[in-house]
Amino acid sequence: MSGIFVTFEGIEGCGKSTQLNMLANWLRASGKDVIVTREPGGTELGEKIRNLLLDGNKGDVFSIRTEILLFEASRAQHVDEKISPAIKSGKIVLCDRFSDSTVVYQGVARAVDPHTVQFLNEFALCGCIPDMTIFPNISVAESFRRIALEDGSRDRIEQEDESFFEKIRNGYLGLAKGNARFFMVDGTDNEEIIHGKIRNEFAERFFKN
Ligand code: Z5A
Repeated sequence: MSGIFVTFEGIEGCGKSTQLNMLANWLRASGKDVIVTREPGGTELGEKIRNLLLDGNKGDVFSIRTEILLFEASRAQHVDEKISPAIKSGKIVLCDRFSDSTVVYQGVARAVDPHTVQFLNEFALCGCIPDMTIFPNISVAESFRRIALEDGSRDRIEQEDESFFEKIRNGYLGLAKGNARFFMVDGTDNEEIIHGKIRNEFAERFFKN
């Protein structure tokens, strides 16, 4: 019995985490065994790597090779320790960000050679490819508006400028185009409308029979 692996991707503030939690609640209410997780992180070791990568106050300067290898190290641990075992035991895994984030953030925005990104992703994934990727699409202006409303400091990557996030958004649009794994949804609708669309698409893909 194999489970289902769904990832959530998009620019910051697009509503990934909100929608992931709404989908998890709906699935749990219908009796499904659901694991909620995130990247970077998701395991004890991965969360330590997350702190290293995202702490915006330490002033660490990462070489791009260091940055991408740390994201992939967190991912390899996550796949081996948590995601693959859960899928093998028939659970539904919902993950906030995964390998597409590396394609877009390190590949498109930080210009790491696409073949290198692909090679490193494949090495970390060991064949653990999502069955579906949900992508709430919002503009960079809307992303900045939502982030400005939140309390707290911006992490190391969130401190990048607007042109960086335009590259990220265009990167996701490029990835989603013609890719059946992706389900792009208008992230500017209200949360319940977006959730309804995601729920319908999820049921259509996985609960049809
Ligand atoms: N990163 C990378 O570079 N390479 C990699 O391989 C990986 C990650 C895996 C992780 O950040 C950072 O790591 C990320 C990419 C990089 N850096 N950036 N930028 P994170 O996980 O801490 O945070 P995030 O993923 O960027 O996003 P977020 O801030 O958690 O936002 P979100 O999950 O997309 O949105 P949200 O928390 O659900 O909602 C944000 C706000 O909008 C909140 O106030 C909501 O109430 C509001 N919201 C949500 N939905 C709506 C709707 N529909 N209308 C209006 N307002 C809404």
